[in-house]
Amino acid sequence: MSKPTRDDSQLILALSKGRIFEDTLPLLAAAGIEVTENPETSRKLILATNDPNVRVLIVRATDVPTYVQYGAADFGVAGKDVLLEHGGEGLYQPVDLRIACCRMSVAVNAGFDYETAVRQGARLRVATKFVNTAREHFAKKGVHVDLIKLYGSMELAPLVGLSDAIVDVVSTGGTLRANNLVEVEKIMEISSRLVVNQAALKLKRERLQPIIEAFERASKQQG
Ligand code: PRT
Ligand code: MG
Repeated sequence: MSKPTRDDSQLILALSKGRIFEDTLPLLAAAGIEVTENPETSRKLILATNDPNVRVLIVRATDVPTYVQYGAADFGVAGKDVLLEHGGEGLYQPVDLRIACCRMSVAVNAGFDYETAVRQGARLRVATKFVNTAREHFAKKGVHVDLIKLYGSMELAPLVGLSDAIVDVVSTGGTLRANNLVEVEKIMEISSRLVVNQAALKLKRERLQPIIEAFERASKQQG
């Protein structure tokens, strides 16, 4: 039996469902690409587009860089938060798409005096999905922390005494407020980037370059 060969005319885009998918649709439209299936209603993980040579993989947001790094997808869209945790190895990041914007912040229970705890050199327990970003942030400040890795619902951790603080992404702040938490420090602004597999960029440049340029133009118009 012959080994299946990858067709170089095929382009595979990795996206996560939800805000990144929604915000990427207009950018795809600017490149003449229309996704013809809806990931919210379809159970399919590989979606067709109006271009028979372009298909979309639906993966978890944190898995997008991995699919692109290993070339299972040629390109993808991922948040800076996710890319900082991944490390960006094997990825070319040509465009800040300015979509899915939010900020990475430290939050604590409304009654917790974070400033004083930091000033007094207390050792803080911090729950987060973003351990690399959190480690770097507190190291720069010279604050000693014990990091507790979570995979979601970080907001719960201070409420039940699992941690003193959380590091999470915040957009409206509504989730923090609803859980009686306050944002005490902004670590960085976050937006999503186009990521491209480095080998694909060389081998499929003719196909990828016009899409990259269309994304770049469309994101500048939106921003
Ligand atoms: O949901 P899943 O566990 O699969 O993964 P994910 O949460 O990483 O994916 P997704 O699709 O929710 O987010 C994809 C990307 O969108 C993230 O990597 C961020 O770069 C970006 N983004 C923008 C956000 C938000 N805004 C955001 N608000 N990601 C998550 N949130 C969360 C936030 O942590 C809070 O718990 O949404 C909740 C509501 O936020 P508020 O502040 O509006 O209440
Ligand atoms: Mg989510």
